[in-house]
Amino acid sequence: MATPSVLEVRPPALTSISEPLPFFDGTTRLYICYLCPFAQRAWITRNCKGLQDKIELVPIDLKNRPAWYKEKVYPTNKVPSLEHNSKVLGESLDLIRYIDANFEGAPLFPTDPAKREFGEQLISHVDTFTSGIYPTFKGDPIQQTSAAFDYLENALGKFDDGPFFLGQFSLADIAYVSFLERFQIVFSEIFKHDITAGRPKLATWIQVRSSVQSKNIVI
Ligand SMILES: N[C@@H](CCC(=O)N[C@@H](CS)C(=O)NCC(=O)O)C(=O)O
Repeated sequence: MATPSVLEVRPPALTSISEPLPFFDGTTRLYICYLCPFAQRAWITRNCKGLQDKIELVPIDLKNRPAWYKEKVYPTNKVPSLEHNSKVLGESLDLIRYIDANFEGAPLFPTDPAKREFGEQLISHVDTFTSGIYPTFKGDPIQQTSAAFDYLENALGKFDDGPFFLGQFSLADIAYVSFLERFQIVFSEIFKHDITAGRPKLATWIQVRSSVQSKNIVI
């Protein structure tokens, strides 16, 4: 995994008064919002592949976003999106696959067929996982999320070469990490519950991903 020796200088977020960029001039641009967990997936993928010089980071202030973003770049007006080869692509789970497949840098998906198949299953499951957690905040989150976190604990034990889902750090980890770290904080701070209690593999995953993430992206 490419690991930058210095932390990236983050450009300021563009706002409604920011001038339009010279779109489709051959520059590859990743439009993000620094705080968006979907955008963070694409940002982490770019950084893990060492593409900081190949893919320009364009942060947007979503609360005061430039009108040109919707008009000229990405009509859904969401982040992330990627301007590449005169096209704009969106959807974070599609983008992480696209960045991995279409740019240089260490592959972030294994070649082993069983791991690939399980990785696809995990990535397909992530929306179900995240959308199942939020509604429990109004109910009994600890009890109601138990099966969801147990699913991750079991998934982390599927191959005996962790600490990551597929052995090596991969797109499957990237799909979950930005949400899981938020859930861990919310459960700990608000519900006074440790989601890793009784889940040793999840505990290790969270501990180790912190070190990978802190080298590649600082949130
Ligand atoms: N399914 C999309 C969701 C992206 C998304 O909802 N991003 C939020 C920020 S976290 C956004 O752009 N919101 C702006 C809006 O909805 O107007 C993905 O995975 O990329």
